[in-house]
Amino acid sequence: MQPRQLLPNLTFLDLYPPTADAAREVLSSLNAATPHLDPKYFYDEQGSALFDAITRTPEYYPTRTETRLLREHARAMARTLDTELTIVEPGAGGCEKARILLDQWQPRGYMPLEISRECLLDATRQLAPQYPQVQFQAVCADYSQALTVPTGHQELPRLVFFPGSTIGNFEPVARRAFLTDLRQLAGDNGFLLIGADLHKSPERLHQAYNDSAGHTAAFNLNILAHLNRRLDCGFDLDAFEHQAFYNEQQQRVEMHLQCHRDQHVQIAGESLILSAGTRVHTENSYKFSVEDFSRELVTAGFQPLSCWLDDEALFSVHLARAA
Ligand code: AVI
Repeated sequence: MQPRQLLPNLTFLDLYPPTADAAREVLSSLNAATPHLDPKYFYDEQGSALFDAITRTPEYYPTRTETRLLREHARAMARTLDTELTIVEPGAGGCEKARILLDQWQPRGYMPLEISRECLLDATRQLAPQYPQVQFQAVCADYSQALTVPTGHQELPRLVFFPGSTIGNFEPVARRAFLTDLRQLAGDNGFLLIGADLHKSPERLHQAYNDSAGHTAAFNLNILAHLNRRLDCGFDLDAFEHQAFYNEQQQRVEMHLQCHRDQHVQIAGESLILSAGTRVHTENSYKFSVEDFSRELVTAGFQPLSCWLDDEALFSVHLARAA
């Protein structure tokens, strides 16, 4: 698959996962002992827009806090890095946070990887003309499976940018493996800039995942709407209810969809019955301490350089180099 040249400084490579693979994956996760869905299925055009709405609610502190940290400390980060770079951002969404780095660092290249094609194309078509000195390489991909795509700027050190505490959406074993993949992606002279959400009161967390405007509930339900649009499954959205709560023992916020009526759905050519009372687990969002997270970075082959927190210690941004 060859990249397409969309603008003088923008190429686009489409590695979107085939529909048949998605259907088989969805069928097997709904048939599992604990029915679940991979949170990557939240993100189609609608899901990205709903996530955007969540980030603007008063209750959801992570995005606003991390953005402030990046704005305040981008110059200090650039001084620590002290080199020309290519930024690689798995799960870039609408590339909003990268804009801060593009403004303050003037990198040579920027490669966003994003599963939502529309979101990626809209964002990069808008950004590329504003930063003509930056080479944009947009890649539409499930980044959990496409971390080895060539950057085309291999002579320059790469900084892997993974903000938003999306790392908290991985299970501990998968998280370890993914951080090691990020180390591989960064290369031996590369860096990692990553956001990690911190432990805090269960009440604060509960509010953040149960916002009063109902955007988180709509985002959670959109996972089924997305699967209906993409795979024609036939989920009845009215039969499901959003649930989010803090699991103290596991130190994570869990999101589920509780099914209130029997459901007959069609996936990958098979019929599946979800009976009333079934709970579909859609997301975990683990929270960290700075010390534990720094240790995980070391285990994955990074050397932590700096860590920035806000005044309330809600959120942390870590800069590390390949060890
Ligand atoms: C993308 N991710 C870090 C968000 C989180 O907080 O775990 C997704 C989200 N789920 C509900 N609200 C936001």
